[in-house]
Amino acid sequence: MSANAPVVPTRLNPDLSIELQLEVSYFLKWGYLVVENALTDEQVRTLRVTLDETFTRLNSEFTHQLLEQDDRFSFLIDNPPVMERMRAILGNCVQLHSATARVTQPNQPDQNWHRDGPWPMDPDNTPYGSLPGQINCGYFLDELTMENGPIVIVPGSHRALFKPPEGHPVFPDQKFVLAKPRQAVLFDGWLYHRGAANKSPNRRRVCLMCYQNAWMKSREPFDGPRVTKLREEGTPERKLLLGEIPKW
Ligand SMILES: O=C(O)CCC(=O)C(=O)O
Repeated sequence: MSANAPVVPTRLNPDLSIELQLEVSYFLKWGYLVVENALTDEQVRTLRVTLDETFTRLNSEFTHQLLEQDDRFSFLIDNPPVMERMRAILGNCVQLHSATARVTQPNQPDQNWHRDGPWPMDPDNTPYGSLPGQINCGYFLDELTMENGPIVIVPGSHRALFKPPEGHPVFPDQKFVLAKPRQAVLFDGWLYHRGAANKSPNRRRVCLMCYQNAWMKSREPFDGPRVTKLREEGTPERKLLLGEIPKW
């Protein structure tokens, strides 16, 4: 799309190939999707170095407002293999909900089961396609193993009408996702999920880019200097992703 094209897409839904339709159906049914070749080896190397530097500078396990930390994260905003799937699921009117990263140190315990949204699940959906309410995209920069802590999910649980249990009890149908560095793991924010304990001697690093429909309120303000510049200089799609439309 040209730089002076409208920021609000003129068509809500893209045309989908058969392959993409199958991926959308899989995602809607099970609440997750693993995207192959979401990153090149060079991009993985760059993200590892950049996240290590960020972690050393901030000395914090969790980094909020990741895009403000370093320009080398900015390609993740609209990384084509992921955006193609995001738009296939959410439609063209899509924005970032948040961009964060987590560095899980050795000996970190299991996370508790959680959902990312505050609401119960509505089986009748809501108008204007507000389900999925949030889709997370995890770029796991270290190959996940049973030692360093896979992301654990309960496939299909995004449609459960009730909250996950406290703690991290075993679900019979839980799945340990052993993601590889070039993959991206898309998962519905309502899916029961948790990071497993890191019992390895190494850090386990992940960048989390979360998306939602652009008419929802994002979690991040996206008002820092780097993001403001990225929005001002960005394509219409990037402007929308970074919150160009303040209200409807
Ligand atoms: O680190 C993970 O595998 C999951 C991260 C997560 O669910 C969170 O940060 O809320």
